[in-house]
Amino acid sequence: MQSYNALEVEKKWQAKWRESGLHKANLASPEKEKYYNLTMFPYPSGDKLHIGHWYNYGPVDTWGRYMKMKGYEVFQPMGFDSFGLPAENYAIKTGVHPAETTRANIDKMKQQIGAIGGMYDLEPGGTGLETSSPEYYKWTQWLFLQLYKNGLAYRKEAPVNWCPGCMTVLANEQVDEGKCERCKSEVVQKNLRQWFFKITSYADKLLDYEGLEWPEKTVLMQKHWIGRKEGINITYKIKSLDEALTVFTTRPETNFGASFVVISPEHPQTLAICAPEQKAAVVAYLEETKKKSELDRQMEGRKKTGVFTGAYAINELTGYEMPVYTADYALMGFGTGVVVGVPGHDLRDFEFAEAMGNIEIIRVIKGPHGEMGPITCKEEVQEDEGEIINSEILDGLTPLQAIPKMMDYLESRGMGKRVVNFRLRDWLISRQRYWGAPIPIIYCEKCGEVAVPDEDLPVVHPHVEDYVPKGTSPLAGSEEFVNVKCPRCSAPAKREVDTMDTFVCSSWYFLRYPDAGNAQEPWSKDRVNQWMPVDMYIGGPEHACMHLLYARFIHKVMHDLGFVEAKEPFKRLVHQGMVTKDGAKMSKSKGNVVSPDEFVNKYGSDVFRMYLMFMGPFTDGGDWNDRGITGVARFVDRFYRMMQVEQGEGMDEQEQTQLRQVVHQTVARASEAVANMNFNVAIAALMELTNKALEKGLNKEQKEIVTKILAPLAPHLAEEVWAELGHKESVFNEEWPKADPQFLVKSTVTYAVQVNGKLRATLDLPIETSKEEALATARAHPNAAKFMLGEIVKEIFVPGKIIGFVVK
Ligand code: ANZ
Ligand code: ZN
Repeated sequence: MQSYNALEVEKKWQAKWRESGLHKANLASPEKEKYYNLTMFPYPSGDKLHIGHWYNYGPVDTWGRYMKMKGYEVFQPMGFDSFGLPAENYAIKTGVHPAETTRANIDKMKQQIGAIGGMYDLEPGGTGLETSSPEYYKWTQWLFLQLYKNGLAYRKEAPVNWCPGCMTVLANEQVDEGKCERCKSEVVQKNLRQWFFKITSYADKLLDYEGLEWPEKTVLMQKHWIGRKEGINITYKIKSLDEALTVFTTRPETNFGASFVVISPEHPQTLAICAPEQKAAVVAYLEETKKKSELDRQMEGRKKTGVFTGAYAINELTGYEMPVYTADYALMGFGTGVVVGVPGHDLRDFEFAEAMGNIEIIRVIKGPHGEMGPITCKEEVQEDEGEIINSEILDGLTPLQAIPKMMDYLESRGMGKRVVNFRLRDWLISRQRYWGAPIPIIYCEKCGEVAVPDEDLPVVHPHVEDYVPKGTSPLAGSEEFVNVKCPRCSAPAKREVDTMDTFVCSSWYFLRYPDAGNAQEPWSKDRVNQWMPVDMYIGGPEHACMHLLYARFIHKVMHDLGFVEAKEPFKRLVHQGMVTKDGAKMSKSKGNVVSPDEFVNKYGSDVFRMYLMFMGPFTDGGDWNDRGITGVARFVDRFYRMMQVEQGEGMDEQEQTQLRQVVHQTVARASEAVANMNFNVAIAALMELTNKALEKGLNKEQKEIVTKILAPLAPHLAEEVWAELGHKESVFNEEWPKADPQFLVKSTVTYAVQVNGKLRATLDLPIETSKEEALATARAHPNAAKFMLGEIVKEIFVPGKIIGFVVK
């Protein structure tokens, strides 16, 4: 008997598939229903393909092959997110220019991805796009200009997140608990002039997830990040001054209990309302605040600080003169930058009142036990439930009932106006780093900011020898790059030297894939409308509020500008789980990293891929075990052997039926499992089948059926076996098999439960359920139990059919 030589077989089929173009979809005119199967493309960082890549690209390919066998025209592209920090940092580390290292790393990665044997199209000029190539970033620049021309890209000076480690500004989304998402340095705030994309004007549209099959958790994370808040702006006059302050509140029903106002230190009105004798203290406080990050300022439980401005705001509802403080917990970037303080019913306000000392605390909601007296400690602060008191028109209502009533009341008297605010901020896209797409803007002394004309694109990324980050863009080091003629008036002008955040490059790559070679336009509408939206998008959950949000935004802008019909880019989204080692996340510092190459070179790619998928359900991930993989290797050998066993002539009728049942049950089980991405269950089903059928052997038809089931899970092995079964065409051009219902043995039976001869319930029970268990389950069934309150005088049991009770 022949043994299976995985390494040789895999190489052979990889070459044959490439030759036959198995992996190519007919992009111009798909013959079958299209299926766009997409994996998040990798950064070429210089590291080898790690297990996380494998855990994505292997199963994604399994899914794509399965969909191909389900009759779809599958498009499964792969490219490289090659601008940005991973590539640049690798260059800095090695001292070799990023243009060189990126090229070499992409070539290396292509080889490694090739070794997976997936249906990924990596041919140059095909879909294997690279975001750092001028053919690609020309269109990233075009995209920037589309936003710019439509008022969605703008430059402004603002307090921004600065990472001292990466020496660049960061978007809010790239700051995780005050630290840089990449290098984990503590992020500080700086006032800088930067480029933003107006993602906030899409906040409402981004909250519409209709028709998307996305993990609920990811949708919730995005919704929280966008943070829609319905509230009201209330304007208060300032006593003895010709000034008024407008606050934003979501809880206007507590306004009878408002006893102070807090204005953000950097608010333009802060100094205007400030009493002369308070000015010095207020200015000093502003200077202190500038050193703090927005995140610090929002920290819950932090000791509250603030300074009295000397001004009073008049609450028209009560005539109460509310002292106005300036405090850093009032953020300039949210609402109006002014907050009305209700210390009895908001914890933060309570803490502030305590810290300041002489602020009155007024109760306007009854306590949980009807308390109506003063609120003296944190525990008594009643946030949003209860009965409203001391509030005239609102007394007796719940906060939920009172909110709209109060809003109507304030609006009708011209004291307030309903507004919607969002937590989402505009997307900061400029970076002071070398390895990114240049922003296509020119500054002219006469004309000001001028867009580079479309016909001058791409603005070629300049070769600069000193690319190490210094805090200002290294592009400024190229005189040739910087000094240009103004496209409008031809006077000497200067180019923008900042580059774009790499998340801009990755916000539209899925639109480029179907038409990656197009030199005339970013994509042809016909082509892209045929392929968009992406039917299945698979990648890590860490991108919920970055890439996935940015991509939806850019796609929606492109939709609104008429460049693509689909409203959303990714119809279905799946996050793969994580592979751990001994229960811990793999990391270089812990020294528990599993290197795929070692195992792929020993067992072959099918075994490696299958073991990854066998460890657990795809979305859960699993724990790596060096010995576990040998079990899968054994399965591959046994499967191959089973395919060579001739089914004995002398097999009797009953044995034949049994084998047929095993095969069709495997088909049923594996089909359901693969359709739900529980690849582990499908592999287990095939293992069980092999155990049962290895000795007796399958007939040819049965061998063909199980080979098809194996195909997406172990593509090389299946293709080899398929050829050995005498086929000239690829197994991936076959249809996914259907289980024949006549060979499926039922595993449950349905009982009719009767009480005194009347049908009261039906019960599905496993075939092997005993009489005692069946009777007990029936007695407990609520529909039957309610008729059995009396004494049970007789029990009837007809196996597989009837359970009956006679009750007196
Ligand atoms: C009065 C009030 C009473 C509020 C009450 C809350 C509870 P959330 O709470 O997340 O929905 N706010 C408004 N602008 C702010 C700013 N620039 N900086 C800091 N805080 C600000 O957000 C809405 C609430 O946050 C608003 O409602 C306001 O406090 C505060 F019992 O107004 B509230
Ligand atoms: Zn000019």
